[in-house]
Amino acid sequence: MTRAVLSLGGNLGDRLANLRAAVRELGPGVVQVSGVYETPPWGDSAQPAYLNAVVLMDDPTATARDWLTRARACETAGGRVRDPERRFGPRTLDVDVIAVWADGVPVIDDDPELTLPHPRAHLRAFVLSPWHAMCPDAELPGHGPVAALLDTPGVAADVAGVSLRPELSLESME
Ligand code: PH2
Ligand code: MG
Ligand code: MG
Repeated sequence: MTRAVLSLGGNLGDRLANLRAAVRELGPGVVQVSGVYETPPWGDSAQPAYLNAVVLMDDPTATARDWLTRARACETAGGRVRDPERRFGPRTLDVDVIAVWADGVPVIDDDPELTLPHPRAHLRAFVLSPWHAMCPDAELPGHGPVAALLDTPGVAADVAGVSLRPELSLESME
């Protein structure tokens, strides 16, 4: 059994529809879905605000690499167009693999194509806040409890800007 935490985000087009399509595309392995958060752009400020969410998924056989394949398939289905000139630029849909556990053991990998855990997850309030609200006891492998990461100086300064949009939901979409 493998478990993965994926981060969903987008700031172009119908942001909510794109996140909903992503959850639908990810399919039956979705165990939990966070709330939807409006977040200021991180890393490249000249772009619109994002909607972000986090999902927890289980799969009986998926490898870490399979989670990346699924994340990319989801981005392609969501109309993602990559701009190699702008690493943190605007996008319809971004699906990032944040962490993977195989039979409960964290997968640690420095493969540049899929570094696990995600090399910037511990710095990103737009990942940590939704994750913590969904799973208060969550731990980011190699970095400790998500609750503690939210209190680190760089992240704590961003937390106030990450706001739950309670009227938006990725659940009960049938
Ligand atoms: N994704 C980025 C760059 N900046 N900022 C926010 N708020 N949310 C994102 O999902 C995001 C970002 C590139 O992956
Ligand atoms: Mg990303
Ligand atoms: Mg990405």
